Amino acid sequence: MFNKILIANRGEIAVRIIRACKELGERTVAVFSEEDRDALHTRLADGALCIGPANSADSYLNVSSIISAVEIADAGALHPGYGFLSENAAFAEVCENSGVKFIGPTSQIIRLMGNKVSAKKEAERAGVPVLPWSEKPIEDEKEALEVSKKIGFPLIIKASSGGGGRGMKLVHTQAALASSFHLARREALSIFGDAEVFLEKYCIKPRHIEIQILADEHGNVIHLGERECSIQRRHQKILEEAPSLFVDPKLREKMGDASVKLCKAIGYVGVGTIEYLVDEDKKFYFMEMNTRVQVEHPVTEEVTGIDILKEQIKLAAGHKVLMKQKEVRFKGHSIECRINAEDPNTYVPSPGKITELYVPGGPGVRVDTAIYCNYKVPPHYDPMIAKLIVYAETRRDAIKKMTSALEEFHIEGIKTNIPLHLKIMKDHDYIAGDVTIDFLSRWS
Ligand code: MV4
Repeated sequence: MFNKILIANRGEIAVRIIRACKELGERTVAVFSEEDRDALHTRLADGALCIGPANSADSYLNVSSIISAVEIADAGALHPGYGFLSENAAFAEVCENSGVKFIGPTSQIIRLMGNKVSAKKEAERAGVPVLPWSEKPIEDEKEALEVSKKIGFPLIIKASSGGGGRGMKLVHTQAALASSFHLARREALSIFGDAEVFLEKYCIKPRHIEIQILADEHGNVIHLGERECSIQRRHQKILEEAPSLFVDPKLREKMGDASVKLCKAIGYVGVGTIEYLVDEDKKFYFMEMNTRVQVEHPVTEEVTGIDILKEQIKLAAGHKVLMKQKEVRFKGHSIECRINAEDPNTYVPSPGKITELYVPGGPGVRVDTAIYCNYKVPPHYDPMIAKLIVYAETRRDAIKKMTSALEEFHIEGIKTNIPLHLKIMKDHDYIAGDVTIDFLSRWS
């Protein structure tokens, strides 16, 4: 399809992409930092090019190094994975102008959905439910006060250029509004280089549930159901599952239809995820759209039998979506635990050399990772070193399988959060499916 695909990423997702390319008969070229010379992605690709020193800013985020690598390798396409440059509209635009296919939507769509105000406007225009909000960026205190009278308290101030939870301010009273508004603008400017903020009604004790989408350039869009992602800490997801215990077939259809409608309305092409907040009354509200493949895509693969990475590459090559909505079948239950190199009590990263490694296996056990025995986990990148994914007929069985797989997983030399996952698997609220976004904060 593309002759050769350059993988502009590292770690487990680079390995996952290389495997999908091999199955599709595509040649691969990895890029690596000086720190990643012995990394698994560097070894598994058909070729590999060094793009700079260990720190991401000079390698995996270095646009000119990566474009040079594309030219040297003569790659027809580039897969950005997640993180790094995957949702950088300027980078996607450079790819478009360099004649290399960026595996993802157009730079214009990345920009549209990357801005939270324009994304919400598109959602509203498509008839997708949104929480009451200011309907435009808020420029001054007076405007903030007027809007607050309409939407009420508590409300939340969000950065237009934000996302992933950074630069948000929860406001409980009118007295606190002005100072929170100025603080939010200052923070937005320093984090994102853009002071623009908007106001939104605060949703109390919600669940974070997202819908996976596949869309082709011929106007066909299907959804692959939901993922339950409420268990997170400081906006970092820790554990995800599919399906969500909270989502019944009717809600699944409503959320799926809304997501498909939004993708059709904006002319979205590729794989994507629509994130929702779902309240106790099972009302759902558009939160953001992710225009990349996500860390937690495997749980959807397990319950649908669809290889999302392979489909993503085929969609980028102009292929049609592989099936009709009514042909999508959901079967069984899948859970993913993100295994991080970190202290399980303090969450402080724990890089270093893996001196002993035993990886669990057996039916229904999948480990997406780039670690191996004697590998040195570098301190420069994300602490996630593996994803342990299980599949079973029922959620009860999936929890049992995850428990025994976590007990089998043996990593020496560094600390991991495996003990935290074992604690979650035994938690009565978790077992009952009683999980909202504050689940882990009950423990600290
Ligand atoms: C909210 C919210 C409650 N009400 N918006 C956090 C990530 C960012 N995408 C938006 N976030 C939230 N927006 C309203 N109107 C609560 C959160 C939120 C959250 C959402 C999903 C998963 C975890 C979260 C943790 C804290 C806050």
